[in-house]
Amino acid sequence: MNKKNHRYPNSSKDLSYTESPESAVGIPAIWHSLRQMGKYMDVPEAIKASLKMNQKGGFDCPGCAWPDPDDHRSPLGEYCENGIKALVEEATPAKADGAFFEKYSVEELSSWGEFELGKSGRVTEPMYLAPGATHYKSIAWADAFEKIGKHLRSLENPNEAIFYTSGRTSNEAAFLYGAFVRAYGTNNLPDCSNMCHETSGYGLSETLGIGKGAVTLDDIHEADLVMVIGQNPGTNHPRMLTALENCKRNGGAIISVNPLKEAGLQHYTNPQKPLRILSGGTDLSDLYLQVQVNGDVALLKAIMLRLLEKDKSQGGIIDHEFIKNHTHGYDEFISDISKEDFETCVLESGVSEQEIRKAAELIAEKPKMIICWAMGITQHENGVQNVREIVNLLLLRGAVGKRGAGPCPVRGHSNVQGDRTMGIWEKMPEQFLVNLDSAFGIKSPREHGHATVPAIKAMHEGKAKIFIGMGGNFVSATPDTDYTAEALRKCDLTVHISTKPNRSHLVHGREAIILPTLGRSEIDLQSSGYQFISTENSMGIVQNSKGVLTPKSTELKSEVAIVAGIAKSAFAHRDDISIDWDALSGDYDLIRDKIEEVIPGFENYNNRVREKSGFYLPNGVKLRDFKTKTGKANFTINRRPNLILGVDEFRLMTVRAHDQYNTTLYGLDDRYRGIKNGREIILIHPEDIKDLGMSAGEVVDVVSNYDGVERSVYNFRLVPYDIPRKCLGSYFPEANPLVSIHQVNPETHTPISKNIIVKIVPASKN
Ligand SMILES: Nc1nc2c(c(=O)[nH]1)N[C@H]1C(S)=C(S)[C@@H](COP(=O)(O)OP(=O)(O)OC[C@H]3O[C@@H](n4cnc5c(=O)[nH]c(N)nc54)[C@H](O)[C@@H]3O)O[C@H]1N2
Ligand SMILES: Nc1nc2c(c(=O)[nH]1)N[C@H]1C(S)=C(S)[C@@H](COP(=O)(O)OP(=O)(O)OC[C@H]3O[C@@H](n4cnc5c(=O)[nH]c(N)nc54)[C@H](O)[C@@H]3O)O[C@H]1N2
Ligand code: SF4
Ligand SMILES: [Mo]
Repeated sequence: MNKKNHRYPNSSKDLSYTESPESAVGIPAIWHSLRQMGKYMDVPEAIKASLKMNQKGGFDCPGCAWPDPDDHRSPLGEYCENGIKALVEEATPAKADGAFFEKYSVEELSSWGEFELGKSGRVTEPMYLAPGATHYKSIAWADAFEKIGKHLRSLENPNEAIFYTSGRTSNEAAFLYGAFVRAYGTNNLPDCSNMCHETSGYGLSETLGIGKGAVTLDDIHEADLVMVIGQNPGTNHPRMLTALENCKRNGGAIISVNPLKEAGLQHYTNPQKPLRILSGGTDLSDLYLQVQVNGDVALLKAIMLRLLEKDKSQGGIIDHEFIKNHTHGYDEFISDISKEDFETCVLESGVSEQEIRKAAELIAEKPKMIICWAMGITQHENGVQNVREIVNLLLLRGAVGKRGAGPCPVRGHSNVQGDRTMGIWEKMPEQFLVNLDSAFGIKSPREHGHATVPAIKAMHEGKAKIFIGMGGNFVSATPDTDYTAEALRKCDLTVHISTKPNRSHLVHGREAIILPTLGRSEIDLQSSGYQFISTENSMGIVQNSKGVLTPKSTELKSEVAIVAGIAKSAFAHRDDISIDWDALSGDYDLIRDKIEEVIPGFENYNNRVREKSGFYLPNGVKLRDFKTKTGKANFTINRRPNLILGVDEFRLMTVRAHDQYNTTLYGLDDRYRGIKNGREIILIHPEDIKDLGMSAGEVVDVVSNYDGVERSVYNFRLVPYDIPRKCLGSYFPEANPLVSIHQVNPETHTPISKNIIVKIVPASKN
């Protein structure tokens, strides 16, 4: 048996937990936002920035991808506690400068936790780690670009380089980066989306013909029913609670489907509405279904069986007119689902029959239905099937392409959707490549590149030798931490374009470079003057974003300028490429002109993006124009996943705490779940603790076993919690070493971060 033993710096010595509080936001959130600003920002800067965040003409919150209202924006601040934390993280006056890296060796920094690394501040100058060196040293920008260019020029095959993107990157930077990488000769453009909503994109493209959602904020306000499944908006998309509250006030109902009773979905006090704070807030969920981890297909099938039965007896439930005119595959779908046994579906969902019947009643009464989802649906081996089953339910109700209805995959990073629209994908369609070639006079390769997991494997096998990360924290965000670390260490060069130090700077190739970049809140001055960038939110609205704060160092370059610098150096000896990188990076309007040339929907981009609320991209699904192979919306047949566990096995999902942004830790608490001062935890049903013969709070090791490799993490604490039997919760990224690199959704290579089969064993002494 091959063993991988992972030891992260452990943060949980002083961990404590209480029964989780039931409500979200309200006064405590206002207090936590203010405290965070006071603690980590200069006060005048904090005020200036917070008045501009998410306001028309200001900058887009660097947190999640939730949209801003089209019209009225609250003068009390159009942001949430976690938006403030994202801003504070970026706008901190603390600096990880040359002196910092001179003081601390890579080895010493490696013993720090992710929290301490981030709190060391902004990287303020380019840093270089020479082969065999113990410390990063300052390097001039020109020399850094030259080193990267030299490495890129020396590769035998462009496919030996990997160009990763994290979803905070602007449209302009992402587009230019994609053009550079394809001019260089590869489609190796993996991104964080591969680990995130890739299964949504895949499932929606197959069934509805567009890899995005099809609802607006107004649709949510107008819906009769919103189902929130596999998502924790109170922490990860806090202003979504305001939209849900509006929906309820307009008479809508909310069903939440989650193994955890997430605080925000139960009770919500809107911080932007003082009267509602005084009145104690709103109870959001009308019905809570405590599904077991990965029990969603079974649950959706049980609900659909009930709806079909009801339609047979009383009619009016299934939208036969819509199905006849706009869909394909209904008969096959019906013949398949008719073979399902209702009781088995109920049993596998983990929800009681009575509650499933209640859910079906509610759905049957409410024609305008929206389903919102996030990682609890997508990060499964059967992630695509989960998404397609959601679409089946919407199609049965005709709840697609009409007001107040439709699919709503709630996107994560603030511009992850825009990056994909801009061409960050290892397999962009032919028409995009044709247009790109003609706009830049290049010949893009047609061979598909690597998504994230195949990229890691390519590095591990020595087939890729250079890794460049446009943002992100690759080693901590990806699965199988030790395998990924080995892969990165085999590279000749690892480069990170970053705002803050993170673990990926410490797990490096033979040489390593950190290129420090401007954050979204900072003023971006180029040769033609003050620049703005643009982003696309979760609802397909493209808007401008203009930083207002003085950059933390005069040495910082914008992401666009960094792409241009690398490209100029990589192509120094190529006279077949005649792209004027200086002109493009000197004036982002010129990049937007190119975007307009290449991507449909961006007509008149430079004018429309200057409109204060931005503009909607075209979305055929809203008009019932389905660009699928059949020209219709497709019903699909999806299998229930095998949920049988062996003796002593549990199903573990990795989730986000309230005090983190992916691998960035704002703090060590998870207020809404009652956990304080530590992150190495396992949420577990109290009866399961008893069955293990263990006690609450006990320190344990967790072991997974896949493909003949035993993977362990150490010294996690058992926290008794209201979670289904045999299901566990733990935090990302601390539990990532347990996820096998080989266990992915087969269609998209998305790691199975929500379905890790593990055993809990007494803590080892070593
Ligand atoms: N503050 C903050 N905001 C963020 C982020 C952050 O880290 N911090 N990250 C951003 C990013 S990149 C993303 S992708 C989003 C992520 O947003 P979410 O998807 O909300 O994030 P997770 O914490 O992964 O939560 C998944 C939820 O699904 C539930 N769940 C897990 N497994 C299952 C299952 O099998 N079935 C069902 N029905 N539910 C399940 C979990 O209990 C949890 O409530 O948030 C974005 N916004
Ligand atoms: N087990 C498990 N693993 C997961 C997940 C999970 O739920 N469970 N979730 C997955 C998901 S949904 C995602 S999206 C990925 C996230 O993966 P990534 O996007 O790779 O990770 P982040 O933690 O968001 O990246 C944080 C780093 O980005 C840099 N940064 C911040 N702002 C900027 C900026 O404006 N520009 C640039 N250039 N750099 C910046 C900082 O240096 C910071 O350290 O993780 C995935 N991994
Ligand atoms: S909901 Fe998301 S985008 Fe809006 S302020 Fe909060 S973190 Fe920022
Ligand atoms: Mo994500």
